[in-house]
Amino acid sequence: MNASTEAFAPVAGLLSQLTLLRVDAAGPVLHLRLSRPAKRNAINNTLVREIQTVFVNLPEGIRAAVISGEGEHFCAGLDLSEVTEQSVAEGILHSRGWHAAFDQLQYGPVPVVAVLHGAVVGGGLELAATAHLRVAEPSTFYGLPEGQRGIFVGGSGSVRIPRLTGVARMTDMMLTGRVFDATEGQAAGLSNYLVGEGEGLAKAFALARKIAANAPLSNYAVTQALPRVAEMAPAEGLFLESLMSAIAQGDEAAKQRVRDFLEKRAGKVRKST
Ligand code: 1HE
Repeated sequence: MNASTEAFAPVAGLLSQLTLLRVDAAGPVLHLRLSRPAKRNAINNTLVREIQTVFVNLPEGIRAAVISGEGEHFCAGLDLSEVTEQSVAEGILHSRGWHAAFDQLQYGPVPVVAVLHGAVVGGGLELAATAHLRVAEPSTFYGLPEGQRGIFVGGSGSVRIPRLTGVARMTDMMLTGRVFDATEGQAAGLSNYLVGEGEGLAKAFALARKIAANAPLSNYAVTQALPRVAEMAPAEGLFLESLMSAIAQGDEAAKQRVRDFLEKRAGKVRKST
């Protein structure tokens, strides 16, 4: 994956003190990098907590985030060296810690785009599935080796991955160790965009800048209401949709954007090139 060509600079304050995440910003876009390449960005307890810390402490003015992994792989999943000595009770708390951190990412204040390359396996796939959009490079491969390791997903994979791929594909991945390549992953719904090698970050930054230009309340409605409505009975979903839509429309940012279109100051919807 190529280095970013954007003018990103390290953030100051608390987020500059994290040890396994590097956090940079360029205008309204935050870039966080899993920075444990020697261990293929395997997620240990520190890294889980640091991910949570970022989304609890987003710097002022941030409106979208990009998450990527340093080195040859996005993420090798759970740090297996921390599992062997765990009791059952510790295992439950460990999994709940991942849930808290990943919920903070999914239901935090800004949309998140993940850039995938190399291994996106186990907890790495659970993390990717928690982001709001996924951009994959051709080197990406997706696996759920939990079945082979004698464990089960614990980082929200059973909830989030089937919502992308369907239960049947995840069952296959876990029972047989089936690995999907980038093209298969795109067809299975694991990525939203499949780009050329080394193009993932640039694509994600471009998407993040577009997202950041939307009205914040509109983005918030998308990230908060859509996944909840998807879980509701249709009648309740429609009711929540009406409330959310009225709240978003009532915001001055929405009124201004609608006026801009009607008075020919805003762009039309055009076919993508
Ligand atoms: C690790 C881990 C890890 C690498 N925990 N240390 N995840 C897995 O079962 C995936 C296990 N990892 C792999 O299959 C491979 O490492 C990769 C395909 C990701 C990368 O291969 P490669 O050849 O580039 O690297 P490597 O030589 O295998 O690993 C380099 C180092 O990273 C090595 O340590 P070293 O001290 O010997 O240099 C590896 O031990 C270490 N490493 N992956 C700990 N995962 C909340 S529940 C979630 C449940 C799960 O995620 S289960 C799936 C776990």
